[in-house]
Amino acid sequence: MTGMTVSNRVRTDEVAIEQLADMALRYLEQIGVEFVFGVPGGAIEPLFNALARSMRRGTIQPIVARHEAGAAFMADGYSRESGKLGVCAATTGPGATNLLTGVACAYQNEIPMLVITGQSALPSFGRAAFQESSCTGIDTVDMFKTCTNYSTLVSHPEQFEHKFVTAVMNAFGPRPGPVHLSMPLDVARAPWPAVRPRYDLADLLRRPTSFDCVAVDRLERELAVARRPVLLIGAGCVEAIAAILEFASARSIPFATTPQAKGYVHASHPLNKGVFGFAGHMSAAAALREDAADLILALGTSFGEWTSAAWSEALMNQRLIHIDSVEEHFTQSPMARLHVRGSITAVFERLLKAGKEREGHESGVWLRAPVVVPLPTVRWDAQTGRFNPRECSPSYSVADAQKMRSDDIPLKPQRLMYELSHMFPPQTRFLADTGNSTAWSVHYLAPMDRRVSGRRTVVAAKERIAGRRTALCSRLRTVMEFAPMGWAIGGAVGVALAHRGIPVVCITGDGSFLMNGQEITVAVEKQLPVIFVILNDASLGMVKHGQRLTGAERVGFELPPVDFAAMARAMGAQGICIRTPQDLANLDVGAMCTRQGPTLLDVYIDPEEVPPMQMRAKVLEAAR
Ligand SMILES: Cc1ncc(C[n+]2csc(CCOP(=O)(O)OP(=O)(O)O)c2C)c(N)n1
Repeated sequence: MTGMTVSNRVRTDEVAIEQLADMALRYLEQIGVEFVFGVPGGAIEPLFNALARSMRRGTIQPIVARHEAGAAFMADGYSRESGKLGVCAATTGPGATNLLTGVACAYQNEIPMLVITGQSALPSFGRAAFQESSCTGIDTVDMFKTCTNYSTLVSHPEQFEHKFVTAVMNAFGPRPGPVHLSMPLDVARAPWPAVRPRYDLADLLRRPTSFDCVAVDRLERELAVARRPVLLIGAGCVEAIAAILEFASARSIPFATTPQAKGYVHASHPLNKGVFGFAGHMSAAAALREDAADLILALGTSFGEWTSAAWSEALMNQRLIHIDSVEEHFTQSPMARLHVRGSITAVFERLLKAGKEREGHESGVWLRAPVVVPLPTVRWDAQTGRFNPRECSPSYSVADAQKMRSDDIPLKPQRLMYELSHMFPPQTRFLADTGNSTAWSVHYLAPMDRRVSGRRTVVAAKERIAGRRTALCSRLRTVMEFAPMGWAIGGAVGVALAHRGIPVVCITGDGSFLMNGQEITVAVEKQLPVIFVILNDASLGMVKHGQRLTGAERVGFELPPVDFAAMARAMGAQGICIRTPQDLANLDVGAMCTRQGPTLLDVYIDPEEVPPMQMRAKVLEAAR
C-alpha cells in the first residue's frame, strides 16, 4: 500500500483519468453488485455520472426510485434476495433525510447495505451552502450514526479507498447492517486514475466459517441427554437452513420458526410446528412448552418483541440454548444454559458429521431413533394453474381454518391468503408489508413450492447451479423490528430485480400503498412481473383493530375510499378489482406472472375480520 497523493498518482500513471466516484463503482463491480438505487440531485451528481459510465461498460445500473425511502427498501429487497450488498444513494439534505427510514429499517433487520449521500463541496462548509449537511449544518454523518455500522465523511480523496473498504467490510461484519459514506461534491469529482482498485474486496469479504468448539462439545452432550429437543429457527438461519433441516430430519426433531424465518421452510414439512412469535400458531407455542420440550435450540434470532412472542417465558428460560453468529444477540438471552457462537451452518454440519460418525459404532446413542421423515409430495397442476391443496396442507394448525374456505363477500382475508398460497407457481417470492398484511401472511399464507429440504429438490439444485444459495431465496419475507409501512413495496421491486423472471407478490395495505405506492412506476419502467395485492379495508387496519383490542380511543384510522385499480392503470400498470372469491378464481395467473410489468390487485377484504395480532395488543396494554 503506498501513501501516494492524488496529484502524484495522476502525474506518474499513464492511464486514463476518471473521477473518485468511478472508483466506488469499480469496487462494487468487484463484488458483483448490479444496481445502485437512488434519486439524483446536485451533490450526488458525480456518482450518477459515474453510473452512466458503468452502464456503458455494461456493469452497474442506476435504478431511480420515486422517493429515497423507496430506494433504500429496494436495496434491502435486492440484498435479501441476492445475498449481495444493497446500495442506495441520495443527494445531500432532504435526499439523505428521506433515505433515513429505509436505512434504519435495514439496520434493525441486519441487512448489508451501502448508503452513499452527497455533500456540499468542502470549501463551502459552514457557509450555509444550499442543502448543506456538513457538521455545521443538518449533519448527515451524525444522523446516520445511530442506524449504521459505520458513518463517515470522506474529507479527502486519499481517504476514499480505505474508508470505502472499511465501510463495506462493516456492512458484512459480525452484525451485518448498513454503512454510510458522505461524499462532498469536490471529493467525489476528484480526478482519479482508472486503475484496478488497490484492495481485493471479494477476498477481504470472505469470512471463515468457524465456531466455538468448546461450546459445540457441550451442545453435543446436552443433545445426547435431551429427550424432547425442539428447534426455533430464526432469521439468521438463512444460509444454514439446509443443514438444519437435514439435522432435524435425521433426529426427527420438531421445529418452529420465527415469523421472518417462516419462508425458509416448506409449510408441509412434517416436523414444522409453525410460527412462534407475532401472529404465530398454537402448535408452535405448544411445541415449546415444558411438557413438550426439555431443550430448546434457538438459532439465529435476536429475541426481539415480535420474534420472541413478547419475550415469552415459554421460550426464555433455562431450557434454552442459543446458537448465533451475531454475538450481540446473546445479550438478549442471559437465561440460556449455553451460548454457542459461530457460523450456524458450520455448527450443524459438525453435529451431522459427529452424529454420522457415532452412528456406526454407537448406534442408538446419537441417533436414538433414526427416523425417515416422509416428505410430502407437492404437485403443481399446470391445467388449473394451482397446487393440489389436498397434498400440500401445512403441518401446523391455524386459528380459523374454516374461513380459509369461506365463500363470503366481502372476501375473508383468510380466504385470500389461502388462494394466494395456491395460485402462484413454484419459486414465487412473497413479501408482506407492515400492518395486517404481516399478521395475515405470517398466520395463513403457506407458499407451496415443492421444496421440503434445501438439498433434495429440483428447484434447489437449479438455484445452486445458478449460483444462488437456495436458503437466500425465502418464499415469504416480512419485516419486523423497525417495520415501516411500505417496506414491501420497494422491497418487492428490489427482489424482482435481483431475480429477473420470477413472480414477486407484494401483499400490502391501502394505507401503505397511499404512502409509498408510487414505486410501482419503477416496476412499470423496468418491466418487472410484480403483483401488488392491496388489502383494501378503507382503514389503517392494524391501528383500528389495535385500538379495539386494547380498548383505546377509536381515532385516526379511517381512509377515504380509493380505486386502486384505476390508480395503477394511471401509473401504467395493470389494475384489477377483486371483490369475490370467484374474481380470484377468474384471474389469469400465468399471464400476470409472465407479463412484462406489474399488476395491482385491489382486493376488497372484510374490514371486520380481526387479524391475529393479540400479542401486540397485550404489549400495548401492558405498557399503559
Ligand atoms: C411509516 C410508518 N408510519 C406509521 C406506522 C404505524 N402503523 C403500523 S401498521 C399501520 C397501519 C397500516 O395500514 P395499512 O397499510 O392500510 O394496512 P392494514 O393494517 O390496514 O392492512 C400504522 C399506521 C408504521 N409502522 N410505519
